[in-house]
Amino acid sequence: MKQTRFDLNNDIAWCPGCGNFLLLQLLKETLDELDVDPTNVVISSGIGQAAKMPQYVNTSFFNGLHGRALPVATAISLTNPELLVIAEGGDGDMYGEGGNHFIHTVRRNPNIVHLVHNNMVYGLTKGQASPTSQRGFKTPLQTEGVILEPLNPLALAITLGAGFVARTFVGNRELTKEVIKQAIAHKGYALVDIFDPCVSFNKVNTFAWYKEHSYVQSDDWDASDKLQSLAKSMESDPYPLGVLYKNPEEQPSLTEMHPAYQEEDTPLFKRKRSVQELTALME
Ligand SMILES: Cc1ncc(C[n+]2csc(CCOP(=O)(O)OP(=O)(O)O)c2C)c(N)n1
Ligand code: SF4
Ligand SMILES: [Mg+2]
Repeated sequence: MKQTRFDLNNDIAWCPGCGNFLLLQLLKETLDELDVDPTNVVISSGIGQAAKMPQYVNTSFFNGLHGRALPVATAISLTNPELLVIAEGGDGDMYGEGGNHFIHTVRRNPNIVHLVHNNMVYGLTKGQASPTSQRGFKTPLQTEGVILEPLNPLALAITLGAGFVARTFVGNRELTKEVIKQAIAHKGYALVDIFDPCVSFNKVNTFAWYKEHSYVQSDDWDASDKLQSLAKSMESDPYPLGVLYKNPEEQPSLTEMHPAYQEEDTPLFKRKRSVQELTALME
């Protein structure tokens, strides 16, 4: 396995063969290839198998409450805009428990990369349906099969105004790295939904299934036409992979719009706090 500056030699609590191992390696290689300084990266996550990932990367991280990676990432990015801030976690964490934060983070457009390991199941809690579980998927809880249509995070993000929306599959190494690089280069919020199999609790959506039920969008795909991208993001089976939407016009990021940065661009964490001002606010 390729060594990177982001390696840590701690024990990893994932099942052998879990897709998370591939994504972990690909993320570390991508950051290494971009020559990012490990001390300049912060990963924010919540709860779940996927959300354990920052504990295995040689960067700063914040591992908080279920579904709360995005507001924490937003605050980190606002406090120190010089950092590369990544919010990462699973489909349940980000689209279920954190669904409200997903909606409003897209609207706020903070300068963060949002990586979602989409295994279409709650892995950590042993196999219940998640918001992206396919209709008919049987679990110990949904014994007759899931009765709902899965949430479509890509279409949702595009309609909410996200400037960068992509999907990839961990089995496609080159595409995954390329898409993450483009997400990092994008100014503002960037969503990367990543097909990433859970080999223990989803025996339907396996590596072979994802490979068979997806295709890589061709190089001449025009990702700048929002309505066309929305229609593309609604395609399923086969699912398109790649950057499905990229706004050709740069949108102001939350930091650029925020009142705290209108008259001064010193990062908030470097500014002196005035006890008098704080007291006045409290009163
Ligand atoms: C508020 C709250 N609700 C539920 C749980 C239980 N719980 C922990 S992880 C998890 C699901 C994680 O699924 P996902 O985000 O898809 O991650 P995966 O384990 O599949 O990588 C749930 C329901 C919790 N810890 N806190
Ligand atoms: S339960 Fe699933 S998601 Fe969790 S480590 Fe095992 S294979 Fe991976
Ligand atoms: Mg999951």
